[in-house]
Amino acid sequence: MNAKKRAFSGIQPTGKVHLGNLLGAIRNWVDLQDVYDCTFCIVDWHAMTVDYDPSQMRARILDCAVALIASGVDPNRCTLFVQSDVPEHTELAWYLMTCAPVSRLELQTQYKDKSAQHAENLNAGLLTYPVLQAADILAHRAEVVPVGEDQAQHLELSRELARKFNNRFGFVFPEPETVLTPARRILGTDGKAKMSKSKDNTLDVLATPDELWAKLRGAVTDEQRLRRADPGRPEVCNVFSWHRLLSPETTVAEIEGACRAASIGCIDCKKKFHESLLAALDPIRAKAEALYANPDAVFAMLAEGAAKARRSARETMALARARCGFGPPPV
Ligand code: AQP
Repeated sequence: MNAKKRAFSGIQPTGKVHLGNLLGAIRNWVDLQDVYDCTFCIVDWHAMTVDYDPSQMRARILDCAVALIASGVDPNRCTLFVQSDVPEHTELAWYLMTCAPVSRLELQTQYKDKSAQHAENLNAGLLTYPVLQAADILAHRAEVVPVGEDQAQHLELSRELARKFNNRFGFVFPEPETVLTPARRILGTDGKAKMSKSKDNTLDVLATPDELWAKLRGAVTDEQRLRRADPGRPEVCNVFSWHRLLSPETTVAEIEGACRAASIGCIDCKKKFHESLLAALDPIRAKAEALYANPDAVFAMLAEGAAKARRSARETMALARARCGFGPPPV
């Protein structure tokens, strides 16, 4: 018998995996692999809610899987799979859709943001996205969901849908507990918005040192620090917030003092952060190169993960169907 609690989390293959994903999600996934019975999913159906080029999807899934595995997500210690390989997720999404008030969906912050961002393609999938997300989680009867702060509202809805389904049809789903990651919301290079794959504000995990420097060089700092001689305010500087997450404590203390005293400029501070970034990302990039050399092996790992995930989702759906009055009577 497996005594560990079940954990589930997902990532969209909508673009390159970035520092926000790494610090806000993936590092935590890696740490939790031995604490929980973990299932991690590349949620390609979610990525369909915005326009994309189908001929690129397989490459994006590969990029995502490579970034996850190179960062330490270990398919031997968790279940790692692609959402569209497990059709039970969409079946369950339909059941949950009948429990989800439209007015509740319309209030979701991410829906409001995305519908403004994609006004030319305001599809029903954008509105019902959190219902499919709830199905992803509940199909595996996950008890714990580690996410960044941006997902907390969706998770509340998942809990509500589990409750509603259980009340209406009988118990199937534990209410999943949200576990916020230590790095809850990483801002992008613009210093304002959440670092997001769909925005040009990312530091990509698999970017080369030169590419990272090009992005970092233009990153917004303390906007009131106009000249090098002006004392800086680390507490409002986004680059300093990144230092706090990634640089050694001694570097953080040095940067803080030197910035306030104006003995270093923003470029010096960014050079130091570039060093910390490379120390964290160089080993990941090296592992990624080895994985890219054999993409078939990566897809084989995902296929194995999908077989495991299908077993878990089928078990759940057999129970859910019976509760809803579909199929043969339960034995
Ligand atoms: N900036 C962030 N700070 C902290 N955590 C973050 N996450 C994403 N961005 C940040 C966390 O990463 C996990 C996977 O996210 P996702 O790719 O599935 O969805 P997302 O939140 O929509 O990510 P993006 O990069 O912003 O994608 P797009 O631009 O396509 O919407 C989640 O746990 C999330 O909290």
